[in-house]
Amino acid sequence: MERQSNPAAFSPKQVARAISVSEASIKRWCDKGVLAFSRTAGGHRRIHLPVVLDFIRANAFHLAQPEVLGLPANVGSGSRTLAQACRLYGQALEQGDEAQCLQLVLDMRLAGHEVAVIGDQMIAPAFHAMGLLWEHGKAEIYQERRGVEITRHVLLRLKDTLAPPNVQAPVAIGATLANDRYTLPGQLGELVLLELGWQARFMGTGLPADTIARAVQDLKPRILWLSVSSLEDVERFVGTYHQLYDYCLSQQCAVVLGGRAVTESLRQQIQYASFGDNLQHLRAFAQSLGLVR
Ligand code: B12
Repeated sequence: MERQSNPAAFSPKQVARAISVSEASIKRWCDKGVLAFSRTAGGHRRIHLPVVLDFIRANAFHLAQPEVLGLPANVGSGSRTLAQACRLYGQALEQGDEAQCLQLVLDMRLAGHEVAVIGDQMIAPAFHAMGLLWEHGKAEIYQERRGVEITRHVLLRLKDTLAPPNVQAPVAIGATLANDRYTLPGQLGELVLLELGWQARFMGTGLPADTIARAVQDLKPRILWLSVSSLEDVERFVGTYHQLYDYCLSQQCAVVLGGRAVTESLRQQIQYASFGDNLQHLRAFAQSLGLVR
């Protein structure tokens, strides 16, 4: 299968060490088709990180030596619930502990949670808690900003654990409109759709509607997801949005809307293919189109 980019790949010997089984077993599973692999120019088997992690999850292997796979040393050793992980994530954000944040997210992924669930039930509530602390003068602005930076890095690492999409996979693009600087919901949306096998790309924050329309024309996405966390001028937004929506409709691109600023009253004034309160709703909409794995 043609791939867009190559995630980290490991030899059977490395994978064997990471999960404490024999190299011969790994080679056997490769040859039986249980473990997908590619070959180097010299004919050696190479197994990509997302494949290894899916295999570990599906077969409940213990990740004895995560560092062999380039992961933090303690990943996979905990047995926390999402709620516990959320609380610890919040604490790690306050303390600026990126290693702990990374470990918590990768642990939840290894425990089999979808990215949408990790985003909705761990990362978003941890930030809501931080927002409340800030509101009550118990957290500093620098802690919030640092937390966003940390999470941005963690999500990039999480992306490395997802299989790259097939080049024939449907395309989805995401953005926030002018004056909306909230990055994390958009970044998470990208990972949610990548996990589903879509060629998903978050284009960034604060984009003029015209350039989003241009991206729709150039990239021909089936989905445009818009995250709206901040809305200064509702009337202006509605006008701009209508034009963008009509254009998307003419291009057979479904507009999916979400974010804290999409209020009931705003929704009465606009049209959309789907609205979601959370990332699991975005995931469900993409799945309902039934296009990929
Ligand atoms: C980080 C942050 C910022 C950062 C963001 C930086 C960055 N690079 O992203 C910046 C610096 C921009 C910022 C600025 C401000 N902020 Co602020 N910020 C936050 C904070 C702490 C976290 C936001 C976040 O990223 N959350 C994580 C994401 C993943 O969660 P989420 O946004 O809830 O998204 C979920 C859903 O909405 C949904 N979703 C989102 N998008 C989409 C899209 C689709 C298609 C779908 C289906 C679903 C979906 O799924 C997500 C996951 O469940 C929130 C606290 C909070 N409650 O969230 C305050 C918060 C939103 N900010 C607040 C305030 C007051 C401000 C400022 C006014 C502060 C100031 N005085 O300057 C400015 C305003 C800027 C502006 N124009 O809006 C208040 C808003 C209060 C209110 N009544 O609206 C909050 C709630 C903090 C608080 N408790 O007071 N902020």
